[in-house]
Amino acid sequence: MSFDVLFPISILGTSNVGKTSLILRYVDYTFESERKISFQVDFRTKDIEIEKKTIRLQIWDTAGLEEHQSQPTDALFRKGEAFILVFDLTNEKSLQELQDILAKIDDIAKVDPLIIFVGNKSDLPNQIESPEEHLKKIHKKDELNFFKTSAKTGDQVSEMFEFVAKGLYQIEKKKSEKKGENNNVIDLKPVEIKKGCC
Ligand SMILES: Nc1nc2c(ncn2[C@@H]2O[C@H](COP(=O)(O)OP(=O)(O)O)[C@@H](O)[C@H]2O)c(=O)[nH]1
Ligand SMILES: [Mg+2]
Repeated sequence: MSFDVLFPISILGTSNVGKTSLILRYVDYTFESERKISFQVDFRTKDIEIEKKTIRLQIWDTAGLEEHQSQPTDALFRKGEAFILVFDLTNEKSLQELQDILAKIDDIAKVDPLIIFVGNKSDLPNQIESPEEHLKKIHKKDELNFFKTSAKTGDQVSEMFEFVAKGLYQIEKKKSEKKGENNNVIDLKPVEIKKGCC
């Protein structure tokens, strides 16, 4: 199947927050409560349509790297045009740990990537109070993109991924307009994927 544009997206966050579960909920409509800690996907793709263009989301899992290394590899950071930073709404530490990941994105990612914060496991009780306040402290930008999701029930999962897709699409559209292309017709070229390269 062909597509008009491909957007690589990285999902980051400490282990056990539900990164793999979010991907599988969105792409396969499934959820497993007994997931082995080492379970991972490399990346999964999903096509959606925006303004009659087929957008292919290439969603990269951190593949359990966080269990083996203190930091995910640089390659994962470079791939993303958008970063979904996930924490567990019932685990304050997982929220605090996003600070290091943000610092790393600032260091090596492309200029101003799209950043979306996700508090997952919204179906569970005992949630952190006002995570937004903490996020505003560590992410000193005008806008805060924040979703509360549940990979278990599916709540807000596709809304979140579609928000990312639309955000990237708008950024791409602005870029082509800047290049002086016809404002009404946007010519989005597929990104070449280099196998085995970072
Ligand atoms: N209750 C609940 N459990 C979840 C949710 N998302 C993930 N889990 C569970 O949390 C554990 C870790 O999920 P996983 O996707 O492997 O986390 P990852 O290490 O960040 O990829 C698994 O036991 C999942 O079943 C959720 O939204 N609600
Ligand atoms: Mg995982």
